[in-house]
Amino acid sequence: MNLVFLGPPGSGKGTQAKRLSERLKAFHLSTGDLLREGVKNGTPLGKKAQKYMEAGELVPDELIVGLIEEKMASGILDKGYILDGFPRTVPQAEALKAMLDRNKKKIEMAVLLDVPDEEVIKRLSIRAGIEGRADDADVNTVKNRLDVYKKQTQPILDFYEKERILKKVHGLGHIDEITERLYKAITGK
Ligand code: B4P
Repeated sequence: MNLVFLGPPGSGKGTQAKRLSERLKAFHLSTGDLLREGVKNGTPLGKKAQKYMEAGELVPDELIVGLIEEKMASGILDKGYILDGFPRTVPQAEALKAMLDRNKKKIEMAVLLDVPDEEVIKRLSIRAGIEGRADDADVNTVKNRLDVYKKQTQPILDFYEKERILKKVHGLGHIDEITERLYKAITGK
């Protein structure tokens, strides 16, 4: 199964995509993780992405689409995947669709983890203390990420609604409980 996980920053996309990918035996691809790894290792992509990430802005579409094209071409996604944090803009969603159309493939479901702003701000400030991520540390950067989500990522919901593959899942509660909710929404079991 090919899935897309959507939701505001801190909604639990990463946490849940990791768990569900193990359970569904799907490949977990997080653009956020790939970018952070690039920044840590000083790769050309990491160097270009760093300033955007630290400001709570999105990394330019062409860099991200190039990254996904590379992963698709490598074959690691051939047996099913969860895309975590991609697409994040309508042009990214369109580029993904075009890429898949060319290979006669498709996304079966786009899952939105629905979490209110106050909870997101709370979770990210806790994570700032644990992981020390630059984009979590400053409350203004977190608020900017939420603004960016509303302006640039939320329109994707209409895109997937039109494709009739959007599924909304309530994202508040214990992590295990949400994993079960997602599993049921995805598999119907
Ligand atoms: P991401 O890595 O995707 O960061 P995120 O949105 O903050 O992560 P997520 O929502 O997955 O949070 P998580 O589950 O880990 O992106 C980082 C940056 O990279 C972006 O801002 C952007 O600059 C760039 N980027 C990435 N993809 C891009 C793209 N496609 N285009 C352009 N730019 C891109 O969980 C958050 C916290 O909540 C954790 O600490 C977790 O422990 C906690 N938590 C999870 N579930 C919980 C629950 N049920 N209850 C309580 N706490 C919970």
